Amino acid sequence: MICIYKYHIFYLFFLALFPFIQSKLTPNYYQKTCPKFLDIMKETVAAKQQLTPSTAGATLRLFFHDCMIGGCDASILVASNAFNKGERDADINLSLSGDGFDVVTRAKNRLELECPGVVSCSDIIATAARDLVVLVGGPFYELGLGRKDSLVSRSVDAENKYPIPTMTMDQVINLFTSKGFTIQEMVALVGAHTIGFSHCKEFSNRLFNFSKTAETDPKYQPEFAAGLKKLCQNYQKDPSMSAYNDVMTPKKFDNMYFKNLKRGLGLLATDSLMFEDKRTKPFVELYATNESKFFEDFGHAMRKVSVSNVKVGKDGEVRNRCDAFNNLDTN
Ligand code: HEM
Ligand SMILES: *[C@@H]1O[C@H](CO)[C@@H](O)[C@H](O)[C@H]1NC(C)=O
Ligand SMILES: *[C@@H]1O[C@H](CO)[C@@H](O)[C@H](O)[C@H]1NC(C)=O
Ligand SMILES: CC(=O)N[C@H]1CO[C@H](CO)[C@@H](O)[C@@H]1O
Repeated sequence: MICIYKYHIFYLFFLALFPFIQSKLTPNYYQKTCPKFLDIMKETVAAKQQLTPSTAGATLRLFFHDCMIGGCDASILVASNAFNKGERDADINLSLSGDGFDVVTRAKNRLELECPGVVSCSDIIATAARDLVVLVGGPFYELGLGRKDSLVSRSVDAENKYPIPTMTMDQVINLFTSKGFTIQEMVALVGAHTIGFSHCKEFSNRLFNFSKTAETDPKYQPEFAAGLKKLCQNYQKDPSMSAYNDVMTPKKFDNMYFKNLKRGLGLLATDSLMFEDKRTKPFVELYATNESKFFEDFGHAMRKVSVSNVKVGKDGEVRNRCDAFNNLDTN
């Protein structure tokens, strides 16, 4: 009797789980409900990238940051209001460039006309980042779709979850491995710094008054340091001053970032550490000599990022606008 009772409980439990099993991410999630989804995404990101070449870097970083906090759930897009300070307004978010937000809004507006209420903002960010990587020369990787958008976004959740350039390699490694990434996957992902910009304040400590014995960080190649010093001389007056992450081929997604690290051309302190640290150096060497291997590993790691803690079923919603929850009373 007890045995049958237990069996029933198990059976009900299985049924309760079933909707989630069914709603696992799949590449053709929108095939019936929004067949033009992929075409609209491709067209929208291509037009925006042509208009504003900083879009690719901005969107890739936006996607990474969204996934680092509570999963890839578009929580980073929610604007703060009088009652809630959203993730995107956490201190670090100051530097997230508006072009990533803008490309998502453009895609959402078109998709709402084509198939209202169907495509989630989190699927839009993931797809925009992928399509932009491809557009600037990087690898294609297939994405599962069917993410739901979060019902919460709080700036406190964002604190201490992002890697920052002043971290030690132990701290950076802990951050990535605690999220289930291997050191090799981490090195591949940081290869994203083959495109985009960093503001002077992110590396100015390496340029001015670096230490008691050196004005600039000796890890920098001297002419590179001199150029950066000149570029950043007035950064306190003009905080928008910024440098390319990859000084050699700044707009192309390639393996130049890794080649740069070997020549003292790593911009951020953590970039330089990737080549210094025994745990990461072998992978820097590998990716600097084999771009196909970098592309392959980057694609796999990005797919892994893209499924971090995704929300499906009733754990989330398809937002009507990407910057606001559908029920404005929540939060
Ligand atoms: C050690 C880990 C990492 C650190 C410390 C780090 C830190 C930073 C910082 C400080 C910036 C400059 C932001 C600004 O001034 O606007 C930046 C830019 C960027 N990061 Fe990272 N990052 C890391 C890993 C990653 C990963 C894993 C990705 C993506 C997969 C990524 C993608 C980007 C991109 C694309 C940019 C350029 C943004 C733009 O052009 O607007 N980063 N990163
Ligand atoms: C460098 O540091 C010294 C003291 O540590 C300070 O007097 C000086 O103003 C600093 N220079 C700059 C350019 O910040
Ligand atoms: C580079 O990586 C690719 C992809 O993993 C591999 O097929 C190829 O053999 C590697 N090339 C060299 C020279 O090791
Ligand atoms: C703490 C902090 O500086 N927050 C800023 C985040 O960015 C917005 C603009 O996007 C600023 O208004 C906040 O002051």
